[in-house]
Amino acid sequence: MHLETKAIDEHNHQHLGEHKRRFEFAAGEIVNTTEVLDKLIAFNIAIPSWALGTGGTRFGRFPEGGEPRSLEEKIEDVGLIHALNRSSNSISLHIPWDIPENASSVKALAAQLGLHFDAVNSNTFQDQKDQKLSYKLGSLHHTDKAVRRQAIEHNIQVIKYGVELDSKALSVWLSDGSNFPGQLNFRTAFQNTLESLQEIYEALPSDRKMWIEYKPYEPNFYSTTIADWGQSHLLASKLGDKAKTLVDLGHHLQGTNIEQIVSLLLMEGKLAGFHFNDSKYGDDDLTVGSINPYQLFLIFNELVEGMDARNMNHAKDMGWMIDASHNVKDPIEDLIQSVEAIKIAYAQALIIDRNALVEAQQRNDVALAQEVLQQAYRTDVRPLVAEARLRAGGALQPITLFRQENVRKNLLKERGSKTISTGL
Ligand SMILES: [Mn+2]
Repeated sequence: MHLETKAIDEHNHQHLGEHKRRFEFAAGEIVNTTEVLDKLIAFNIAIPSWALGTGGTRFGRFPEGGEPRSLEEKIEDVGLIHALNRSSNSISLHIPWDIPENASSVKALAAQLGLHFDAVNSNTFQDQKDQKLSYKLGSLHHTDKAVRRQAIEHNIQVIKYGVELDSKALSVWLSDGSNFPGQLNFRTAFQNTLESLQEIYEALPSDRKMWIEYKPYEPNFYSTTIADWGQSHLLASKLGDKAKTLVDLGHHLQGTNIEQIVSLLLMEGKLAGFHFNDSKYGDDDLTVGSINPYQLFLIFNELVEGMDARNMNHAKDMGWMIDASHNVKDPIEDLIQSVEAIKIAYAQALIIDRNALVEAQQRNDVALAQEVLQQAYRTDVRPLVAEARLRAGGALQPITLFRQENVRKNLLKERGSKTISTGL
């Protein structure tokens, strides 16, 4: 399904008066409105191909139907999101859930919708049909060299797909770990992982990156071989400049100060980017900003400050991606909400009075430092985010328009009610 520009224009026309009033009020409160709008317009967040279907849990899956049946339809869905919010101009593929059989036609379809390909993700956490050796006991860390070889070859294949799609990075997340004490020798597991990654790294063209994701537990419940940012950073440092650490917000133990991790990785030039989601208890993969928007804001505070200190381009010099998936919302509405939450947190970080904050920190004026941060956090920047979307050609109220245009109903008609898209 394609959303006509006319529908967006009519929708915007209808809501313009109300929006203008809100925007003028918000802009009056902020000193750097133009700068914030320009940065918001440039800022895009990649959509993962596996989030376009309804997510499942180990207990069941309740798809709403109309899910994309092929890679092409997944690209079309991202195209719809991008048409609505003008902030999701790329898609991240998971191999082998989405194999781009014909790279040039897939690229052409994406380009038509204003999209390109973000990082490609390898998958050695599941066994595929026709796969020779099992990943039941791990992949790149496996005690059996033949299993490691198979997993290395898979990653090299994913790099090749990525090159064909002009994707800039290979993203690696391993479920490798152990369920019981004594099952693994930690040092051997780490060394095997490092050596496997070194071979994959060698296969990376010089202008591509390797992003190494970490996670403390699940699916293994005693140890994970790349469990935290220190272990990921150790691997990335040993590998070289092309390797960096990827932070998935859900991949931390409860109470972890993620913003501090982000700040230090950024300082070291070793922060690859993000997988955004939100969580209450573990790796819940809930909609970004749905549980703890203040934490998201504090992370963006560190990002903006740290990227500016290194003279980085906020929009281009880091990987921004959503990695969320769950089972009770329309996946497209959910993704629109996640993108919106990210842009709100980003806008709030952009309006922090940096000079006042630095001064308060220097003078150890703890109360004032908190005031400065919360002044920004408690400012309603939603009209700015909407204005940026309007200027970029998107809809003032993406979800309202999505519903008015009966997008899901049309997709159901087009694709059927029984379709299940590949993914978890
Ligand atoms: Mn992730």
